[in-house]
Parts: sequence; C-alpha cells; structure tokens
Amino acid sequence: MGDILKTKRVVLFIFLIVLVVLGLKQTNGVALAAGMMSGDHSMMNDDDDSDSNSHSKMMKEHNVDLKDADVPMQELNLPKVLKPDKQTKHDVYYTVIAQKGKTDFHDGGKLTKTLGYNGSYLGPVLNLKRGQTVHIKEVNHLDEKTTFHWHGAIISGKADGGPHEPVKPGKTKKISFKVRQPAATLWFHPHPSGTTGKQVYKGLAGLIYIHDRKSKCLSLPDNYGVDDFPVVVQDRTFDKNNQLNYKKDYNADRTLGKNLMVNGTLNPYINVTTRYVRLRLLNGSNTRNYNFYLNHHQKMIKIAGDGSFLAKPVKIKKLQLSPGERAEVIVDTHKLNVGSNLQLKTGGMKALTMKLNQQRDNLTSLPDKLSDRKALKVPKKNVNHEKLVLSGMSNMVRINGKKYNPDRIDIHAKRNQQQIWTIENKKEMMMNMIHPFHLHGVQFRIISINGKKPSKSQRGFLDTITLNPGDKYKISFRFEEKGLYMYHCHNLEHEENGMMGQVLVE
Ligand SMILES: [Cu+2]
Repeated sequence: MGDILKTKRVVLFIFLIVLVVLGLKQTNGVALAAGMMSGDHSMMNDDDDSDSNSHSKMMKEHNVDLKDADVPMQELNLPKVLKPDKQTKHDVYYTVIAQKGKTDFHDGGKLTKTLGYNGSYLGPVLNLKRGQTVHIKEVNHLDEKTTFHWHGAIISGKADGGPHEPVKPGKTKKISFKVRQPAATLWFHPHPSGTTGKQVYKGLAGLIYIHDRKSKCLSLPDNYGVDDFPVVVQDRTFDKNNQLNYKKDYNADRTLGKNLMVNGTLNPYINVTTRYVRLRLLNGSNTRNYNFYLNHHQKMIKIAGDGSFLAKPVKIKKLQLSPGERAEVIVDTHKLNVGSNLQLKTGGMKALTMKLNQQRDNLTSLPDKLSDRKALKVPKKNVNHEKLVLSGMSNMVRINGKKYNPDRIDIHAKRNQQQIWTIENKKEMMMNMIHPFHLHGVQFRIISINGKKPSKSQRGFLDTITLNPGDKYKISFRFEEKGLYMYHCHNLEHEENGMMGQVLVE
C-alpha cells in the first residue's frame, strides 16, 4: 500500500516538473510585460490607453531568435502596382496569378525557391476604388491547390476564398465584388486547408489599397514609393543553401524566422525626401507579434487600423501588430537632422531604416480629422449574441472546446442582423498564448476590451484583434453579404491545427 502511494507521488511529482518546464518554454513567446504607453499632450490626439486596458500593455517580443541579416543595407523593394486588364467607368478587371519562382534575397547569393503573385515573391498592390465592381481572375500556376482570400474585404462567402473555395493546379476561378467599404489597406493571401502556413511562408501575400472620395481629399502623403510606402513585415529563416524550409522551421505554436524582412528585402532602407512619410504596415508573419517603435524617441502618428481611418490622428510610441493586422502611421521627420537615419524597430531589432536625405515639405500639416464616423452606438434589440472562447496551444487549440470541422456550421447568422460577439482568450494554467482573432467578410468595431472602452487608436473598423491571455473583447458588426465565412486564429499554425470555426450567413 505504502509503495503504491510512493509511486503515485513520484509520478505526480514528475508530471508537475514536466508542466513547469513546458510552461517556462511557453512564456518565451507569450509573457506579458507591463510597459505602459504614455504620451505628451499636444494638439494631436494622444492615445488614452489606461492601465487596466490590457491592449495597451506591451507584449514581450519573441526576440530571442531574431538576428540581423548578414547582408549590407538594400533599398526597400516596392511591390508593383498591378495594372488592370480592363477598366470601364464602374468596373475594373484584374488577373492575379499564384506562381512559383526564384528570388535573390542576398544580393547575388544563391537564389531561393519562393512563391508569389504575378512575380516570384509576395504580390503586387491592387488599387481599388469604393463603389467600383472588381472582377478578379484567380489563376493557380502552382503544383498544388490554393485559394485566394481577400483579407478584410466585405465580400460574399463565395468570393472570399476560404478553404471551401480551392483552385486546383492549372485552374482559374473568376470572382466579382462591389467595393462597399471605406479607404483602407487590406491584403490577400492563400487559405487552403492544410497548406496556408506553408504557402504564406514561401511568399504568397499581397496588398490591396482601397481609395474613396474622402481619402482623395485628405491631406495625407499618397505618392506611392515617394512618401507613401508599403511595409510588409515578415520573419524568415534562410538555411545554408539560402532556402526557406517550412518543414524545418515549422512549430505548432511558433513558426518563427531568424531574420526580419520588409517587402521581401533583408536589411532594407528607404530614402526619405519629404517631411511626412506614410508607412502602411502589415504583419505578414505566420506567428511573430511585433511591437514597433522609432529610435531617436520619435513618435508615430497612427491614422488607420485594419479597415478604416481613425477619427483623428493619434500619437503613439509603440505599435503592436499581430499576424494579419495592419496599421497606417505617419512619421514626421522635421525635427531630425538631414543625413541621419531613423529606424523602425521591434524588440531591439531594426525592421526598416529611413535615410533622411532632405526635408522638403510635402504637406503643410496633417488633417485634424480623418473621418466623420460617429461614436459606436450598440443597439439592444434584434441582436444576435455569440460567445467564442479561444483556448489551448499547439495541437490542443480549440474554439469553444472544438476543433475546426469543415462539415460543421458553428454559427448561423442572418444578413444585416446586428451581431455582438464576445471573444475570450481563456487563461489556463500552462497553456497561455496570444491569439490574433480574425473574422472573414466583415469589418467590425470594438465595444469593449475587458469591460473598458477601446483606446482612441482602436476605434476604427477592424478585422483582426490581438487577444492576450485572459482578454475578453466585445465586437459589433453586421454581415452585409451572404455565404460561409471562417473565423480563426491568425497564428497560421494554430489555424491549421483547428483553431477555426464557420459561420453561415443566410
Ligand atoms: Cu492562436
């Protein structure tokens, strides 16, 4: 009897040790630091994040693995702006081709086998106008199935490009949708069942700029590649042969790369020739969360989130971006010396160097107001409430205790019905991770974060939110189109491991 008890105790002890070790390993990527945002009180709207708003707490970077790239500074690659095949007054036609290619990341080193849209790595920028009907011919020149997902677009389930809309190798699919959303920076990427993580890692991702009548009139930098730059940030590891080895770099929780790249450029720089510079940031990484800031104690001026401008520009010191999220910031360089370098950094590593060549005034000032959007009023009648609980890690990830099942509809919703969803990242003893939650086909607004109003920099339209362990978000939106839509963790390996559900809108 005594022996059995002893054995039981030893087993329990070993079990506890294993749990503690696992927990310690885990905190590498997910621990929270209680750094706070602070701001001076100038004319500009300063971010009013308060202590208790967990979004304002900075996430500890997974910077243990990041290394400076072993190449001299290279001029930032600017994705081509895709030319329409045809354009009429109300319609525009594009062809987007997923293809294989070889890319020179190391300035004359061995070429890397990559994937890209209409090119060898990443994709072009699609310029869309609000009110226009867009027709896209999606062409798959890969040896495997893919899908074309229009992340952030208000679009029908059929055109959205989720895992139910595969395009087989050598095949073409045509989609159309009317642009019915405000000016924003969206993106597109593949979403096939089982290979999303790999295809994105190999290079499939592109940007979409939506323009509207108001965005045209706002006095903001909008000269592509001159004072308005796309900044797609990704982390990648190159093996000895300069290849991207997804299988080797794969981790069920953290597929991380050792080097930062912007637009596929290692150690990138841009020449700044104007006072104001606009950066359109996308976290296009599989897992890595970024906390961007500028050196020289410079602040950034946030003007837009995922799906719209903010009401007013907001000065920020730090910008947290998780996979799938976008933000537009303005950098005001007028107090910095010509000839100096301003760096966009994350976790002590530089992501982008801005060489300040001259400071020609491109604008007299920034607009005080960016949008007329009214404060969010949440109706109480005819509301459909849903609750989603995100939990677990690696193969244990779940939403409401379930793994993704393509044959199961998790939520039924009606078109144009007011939706209020509560999304919670459940705190568990040893399985706490950040989960970037993304909902397809809509743009939503945050009602509350842990019972508190969102900060000014979080009050626009969004399609992806970052949930730290224990966070509870309430969001408000309507589905404007019909179809089957996905919601999932945008840590792409969590998504592949089943942290995804489906909502059918009828
Ligand atoms: Cu996740």
